[in-house]
Amino acid sequence: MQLGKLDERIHVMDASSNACSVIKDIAESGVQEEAFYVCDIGDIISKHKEWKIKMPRVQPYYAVKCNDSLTVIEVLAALGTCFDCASKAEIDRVLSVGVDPSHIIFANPAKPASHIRHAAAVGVDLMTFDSDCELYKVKTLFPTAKLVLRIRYDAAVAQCQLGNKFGCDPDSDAPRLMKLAQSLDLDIVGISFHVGSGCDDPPVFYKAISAARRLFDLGSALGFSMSLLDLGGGYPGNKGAQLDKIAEVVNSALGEFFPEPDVHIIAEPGRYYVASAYTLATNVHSKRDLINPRDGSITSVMYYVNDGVYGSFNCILYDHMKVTPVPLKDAGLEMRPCSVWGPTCDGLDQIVESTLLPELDIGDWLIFDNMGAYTLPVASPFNGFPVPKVHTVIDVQGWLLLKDRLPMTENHFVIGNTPANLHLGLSIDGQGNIDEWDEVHTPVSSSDDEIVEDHTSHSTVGSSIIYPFLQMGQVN
Ligand code: ORX
Repeated sequence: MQLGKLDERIHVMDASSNACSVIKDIAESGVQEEAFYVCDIGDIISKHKEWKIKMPRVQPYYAVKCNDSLTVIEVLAALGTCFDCASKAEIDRVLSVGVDPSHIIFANPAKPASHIRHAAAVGVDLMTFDSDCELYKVKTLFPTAKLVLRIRYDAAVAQCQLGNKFGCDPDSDAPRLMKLAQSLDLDIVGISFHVGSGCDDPPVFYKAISAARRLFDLGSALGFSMSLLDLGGGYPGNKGAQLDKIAEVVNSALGEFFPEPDVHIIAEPGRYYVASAYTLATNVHSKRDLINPRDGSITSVMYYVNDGVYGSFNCILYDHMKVTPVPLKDAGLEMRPCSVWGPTCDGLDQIVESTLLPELDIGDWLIFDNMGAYTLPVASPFNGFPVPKVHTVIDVQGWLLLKDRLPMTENHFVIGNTPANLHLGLSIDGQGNIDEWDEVHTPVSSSDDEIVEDHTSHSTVGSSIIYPFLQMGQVN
């Protein structure tokens, strides 16, 4: 990692702090107006621990497109995940932190020729396909590629459907494509699918894994050495979302259809790993009362904040996300009808169409949870409103787990979480005016098991992060 500006480092919080208290400290520091994120690396570690416990046979290949933060990539590489890349730029981003090319799957079934050539040049030879055209391109540009056939299975309910664009018919197209690959002397090593992003239909995994079994058997009969099953993405990542139901279906189907230990089983989780790690704080910079002309009463209030659909909230348009504003201040209990709008001059720039909030003043903060997935990679500074900065924090347990686990190093971290450190920065040589606290020496875990163990404690800390704010129901 090219260590960037100080506040790109991960701030190690003292025991009295957590992501929630850091948000309050920054917001109430008196020097912050711009919107900002706090990213809690401990949340990512806890997600990884949960995955390893609940789906131990499934190796996660993090979907970089979901959030391509270098810090996220480095943390996940340190935890031992592999990576799902969709382009040569994503491949290069992952390789830049030192990940081995064999830990990447190029999981875009329709790849520009230059991207296939680049994958060949950098040694990323595992890639998906779902069409004749892709087979002919690979035959010409990368004939030794290890091909994974993507079949179509669509969740009945999903936040984002993908089957309209990718995945061949498992019964008609798939056998034909496998035979074409055989005739071209290309190597198919496995089967993949993606049931849809934000899947709310666990049984679809059973059907897809069952179909993959049939195609594994056909592939073997055609002479391919079928060795990889890719379960794609679709795992929920918001606070409180449960992996359990999907894990139960997946583990059962794997036991039934893929009992053999020598099949490499992977998945491509994206939002699962990052959604809940990022919390966005936005500032109310303007407001407008809507007046009932008949009696002059205020029918609703329009609040304008400094991030919107051209920034982080593009997820409302592209990811079909529903967002919930939570006031930072402890406000009165009287709730009033209102709407929340982004900062640009576009009438499209609306975050919440209609909700109930206590009266807010200019300068008050609205907090949005679960903002780590499909937000920042798409955000733009349209109208000149900056993309919010990310303050990254970690608790001591997480710091001790990661600080010596490459590609993470001590230099990725700064000790201290008070606002002064966050917005004034710390001198890297540790001469900054902060209270050092006693060094805590605990051997860094050296295996997955120890990652799982080390972070049991965090999961309690994680669950203790509650907002002393109004608990809002789902809005819009
Ligand atoms: O680009 C997209 O449309 C997003 N694709 C997600 C995706 C994932 C894994 N593998 C492949 C994908 O296309 C090939 C990750 O999915 P998830 O985050 O649900 O685990 C879908 C959503 C974008 N708004």
